[in-house]
Amino acid sequence: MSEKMDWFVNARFGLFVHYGLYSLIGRGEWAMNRERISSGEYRKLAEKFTAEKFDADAVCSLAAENGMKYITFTTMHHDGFRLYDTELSDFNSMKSPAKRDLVAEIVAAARKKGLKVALYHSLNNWTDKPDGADAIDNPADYEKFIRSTHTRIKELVTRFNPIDVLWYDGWWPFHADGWQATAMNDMVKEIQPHIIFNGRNGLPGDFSTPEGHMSAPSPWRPWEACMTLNNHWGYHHGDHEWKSPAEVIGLLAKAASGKGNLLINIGPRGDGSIPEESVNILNQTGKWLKKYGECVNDTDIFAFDLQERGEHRGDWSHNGIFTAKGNFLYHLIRYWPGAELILSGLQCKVLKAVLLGEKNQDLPFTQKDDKLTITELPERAPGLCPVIRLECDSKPALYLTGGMRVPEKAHPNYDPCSSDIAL
Ligand code: JFZ
Repeated sequence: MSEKMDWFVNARFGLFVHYGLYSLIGRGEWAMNRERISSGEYRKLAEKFTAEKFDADAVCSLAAENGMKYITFTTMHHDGFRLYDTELSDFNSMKSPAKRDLVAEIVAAARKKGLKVALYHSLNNWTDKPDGADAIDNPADYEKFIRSTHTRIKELVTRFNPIDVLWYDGWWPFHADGWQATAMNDMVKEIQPHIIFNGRNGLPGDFSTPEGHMSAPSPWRPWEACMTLNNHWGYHHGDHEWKSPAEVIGLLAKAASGKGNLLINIGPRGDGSIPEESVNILNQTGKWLKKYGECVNDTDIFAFDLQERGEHRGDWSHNGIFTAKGNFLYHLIRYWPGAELILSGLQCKVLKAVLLGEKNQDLPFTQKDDKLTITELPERAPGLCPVIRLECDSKPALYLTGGMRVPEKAHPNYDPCSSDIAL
């Protein structure tokens, strides 16, 4: 793996920010398309774009102070509104009442906080003409469309240099050939040799982006799962279905057990303020990370979930999930069992059990074959998702498939129903 990927592989946790004119509508970032708002009408929103409560320092502090290592910011979403100064279009934040280059502000604030920066940029958009639909229907439009897309990307990576990741999106309606994606990446690399590409311009890019599941690609390569905190990327005023801090911690642990990154999203309101629920969830997750960071940072691959396929084991547990590092097995206890915790299926000898916290606490335990019994735990969970570190005599392994004992002979992994799980 090339050296430019080192920081990314160890980053683990990042903040995705979806902000744009759609935030003023408050029905998600696809409102223009889904409601077929004409370009003329949509452009009028720019006259109301003041971003008065958009505070790049506050956004970057929210990330940095809660254990995140990078920020991914929407420079231009599918609506075509640029959040940066550009020579190539008037449809941008400098020409709105905000008169601000928000991308420049985010890049500067991120650097101050020691965060890496990823720029999200949509290839196609719904405002510039010719657009992707014109490009499909008409060869002359195709040439113009591709030329203007490449030019736009060139300007972006020239203005913001150096940045760390170029996060393409909006690849409809073409694949790599149609986008002339190899030439596109080569052009970017010439300007910024250390840049990391995602895979959404049709090429595989430098990391995988699993959708709808959180497991490492097999064979492993760097990966990032992006997730919403409710069910929308851009601000939706009717979406109150927030994930709990425990769920976010669970996602982070899943990323850690697959040696990947979790990129979690906030969608600021039209005025740039961040919904309090998001701030609250991230602060709680951050507080947890300060206490238990060692169980998600620099971890090794450790598969434990039923849905893992291929070479993976079908492992699971009733009290919580696992991560691993060297000879340490970390048990993240999402559902506290009471004063006694029993873990079976252990394929290694436990030398020490430690309840992590401000003061680590050695726990009494016994182990008989694959069954570990930890006693003298507090009756109630000491806070959100406590973590027990099991120090083992070898690289930890768990056998949690369906039988009451581990059979002598190898057998297929337990698989609930292959049709339930997308390959
Ligand atoms: C895209 C955007 O359309 C969306 O608005 C948001 O910005 C998100 C982060 O990215 O949405 C996607 C992209 C890819 C898939 C699904 C939604 N996919 O590969 O299944």
